[in-house]
Amino acid sequence: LNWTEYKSYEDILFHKSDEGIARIAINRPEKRNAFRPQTVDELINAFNIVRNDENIGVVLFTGAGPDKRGIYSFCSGGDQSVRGENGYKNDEGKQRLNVLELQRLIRSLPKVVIALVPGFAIGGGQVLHLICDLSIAAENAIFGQTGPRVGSFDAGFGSSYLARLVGQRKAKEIWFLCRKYNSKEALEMGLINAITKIEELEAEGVIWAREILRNSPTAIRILKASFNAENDGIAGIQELSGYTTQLFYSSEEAQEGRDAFLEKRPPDFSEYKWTP
Ligand code: 2NE
Repeated sequence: LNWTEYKSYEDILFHKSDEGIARIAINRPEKRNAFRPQTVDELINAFNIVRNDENIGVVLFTGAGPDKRGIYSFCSGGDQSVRGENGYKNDEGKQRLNVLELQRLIRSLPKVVIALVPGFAIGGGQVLHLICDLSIAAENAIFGQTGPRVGSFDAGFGSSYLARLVGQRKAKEIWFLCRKYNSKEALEMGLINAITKIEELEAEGVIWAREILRNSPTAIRILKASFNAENDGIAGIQELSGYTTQLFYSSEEAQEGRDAFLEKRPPDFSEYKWTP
């Protein structure tokens, strides 16, 4: 695929193709692609650009690599070397947990996000992969939580949504024991959609993206919101219902209401039926 750089950053790579696919990669391979606040700020910026680009329908979210030792990673979570007393320190010394904003942004992005997991997806990195709509992993990928071992946890999507995917028993095992799981185990427990050879990972992601892009953008956008709504309570319903408002705005019936207000006359909805 012909990628062109969309925007240049320090910690991430951001490319797009001319067929509606973007690729965002965390680019700190020597740290197993651990994220610091700046990494997350850059990811938020890139995902927001994708959100506003009407030509992009699918994002491949991955980790750059390999490192000098030939090891691949998706992401190993928060960078422990900048962890302070109440968050992760940025260059100004301010402490943040901005990955939570990123999680919400990816979930509510009205496009499909596919995680391509080339290696380690650990801690907050495992949660980032979990948040994506679909996940394809290389044969050598490793998944797991370390939170309780390093004095951390994600009691939001990282546990509740994980339990929705793999069941309460397995989710508790993952968090309480902090074991590592290979791709085959991840597939069996419903954590990922498919496994490929590492050298075919991106090509497989592109195949999935192309299949998605053949389908109706509106149908997929609303389906994604409906999957969220089931899990996200009123916030999820708000997202789903917001899309129905958008659809309604495109109807003559809704436009009659707007026009009547602007023309300072009573609205005339008489030609619109109470459809059974
Ligand atoms: C990922 C894993 C299992 C890989 O093991 P291995 O043996 O292949 O690599 P190694 O030697 O541990 O790591 C290579 C280099 O990357 C750094 C290491 O310190 C090492 O640096 P050097 O010694 O070469 O200088 N590195 C790796 N992960 C890092 C990290 N997260 N932060 C800073 N440096 C890191 C193994 O590396 C591992 O277990 N990593 C730590 C995973 C972890 O505990 N992540 C944080 C969980 S908490 C979290 O992410 C979180 C949350 O729970 C809630 C909210 C937000 C975040």
